[in-house]
Amino acid sequence: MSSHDLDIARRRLAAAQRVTVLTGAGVSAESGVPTFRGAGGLWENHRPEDLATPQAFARDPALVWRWYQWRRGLIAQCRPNPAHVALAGLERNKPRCTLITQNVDGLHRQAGSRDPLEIHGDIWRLRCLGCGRVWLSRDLGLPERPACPQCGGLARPDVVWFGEALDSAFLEKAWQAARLADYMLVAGTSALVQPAAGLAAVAKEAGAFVVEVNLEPTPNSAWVDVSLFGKAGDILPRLLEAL
Ligand code: BJW
Ligand code: ZN
Repeated sequence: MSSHDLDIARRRLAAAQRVTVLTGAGVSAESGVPTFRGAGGLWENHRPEDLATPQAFARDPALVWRWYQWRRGLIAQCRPNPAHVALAGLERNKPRCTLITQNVDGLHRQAGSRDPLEIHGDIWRLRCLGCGRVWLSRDLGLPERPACPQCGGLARPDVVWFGEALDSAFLEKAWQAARLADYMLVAGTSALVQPAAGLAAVAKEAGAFVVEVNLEPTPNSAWVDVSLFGKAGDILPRLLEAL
């Protein structure tokens, strides 16, 4: 990463009024949460369609729950890293800042972000397929077919799987934040999964200055204003320290 690029990204941020941030799994990687794609990613050993689809859950809920329980156990050991902490600080310095995350691990909230838009859900929430009840449980010893305390129906993780619609209120807020942003920061996402992947382009078309932070080039790299290549836990604190 050139210090010139970092400098430009910093100066534009200092001048920005409305800042929108989109984060992905790379932001939690340094906390020890596995990413999905790439070396060591979750999809290296599993096919997404076997685990992260409603069809997979209908076919074999116990298999899907074993995978989620394993991930919940991993995430329970993880703490926010300097990237999460820096983004929580950004929110305090820029009152009109919206944090959108694809992550389901809850680490932004743990770091002090007040109201992140968790557009892919929350791995600590369960949802009943019978009555729709949603509840929080950090239980790491859930049975393989957890039951709803209200109606006894089968519960699923309250996350968004492939082929499922995102919560429309969240999505509307996210589009709005992208459209209104004068500065958009996209960190630690492969920018492959829709509709989240389209948010940065919406911001750009509406006139925002767009900065990406990633270990490697993404489909956005060709058109963003600045790409900062490196670890989110190194770069975000440096980008945000001057505020
Ligand atoms: C670092 C780093 C460090 C590492 N520092 N960087 C064809 C074309 C277009 C769309 C589709 C299509 N076929 C199917 C679709 C739709 C599909 C989709 O987009 N598929 C694509 C893969 C092709 N999308 C959907 O199905 C969505 N729903 C939908 O479209 O609904 C339509 C609808 C409307 C109305 C009614 C019904 C339906 C839903 C998508 C849900 C995604 N769900 C998951 C699982 C969530 C639950 C869980 O966690 O178990 O969300 S999949 C997974 O991918 C997860 C993530 O949030 C998401 C994005 O991943 P992310 O965050 O980008 O992580 P990685 O691993 O991909 O990348 C990490 C990045 O970090 C890398 O770039 C690294 O380099 C970098 N990095 N360490 C900085 N230290
Ligand atoms: Zn129920």
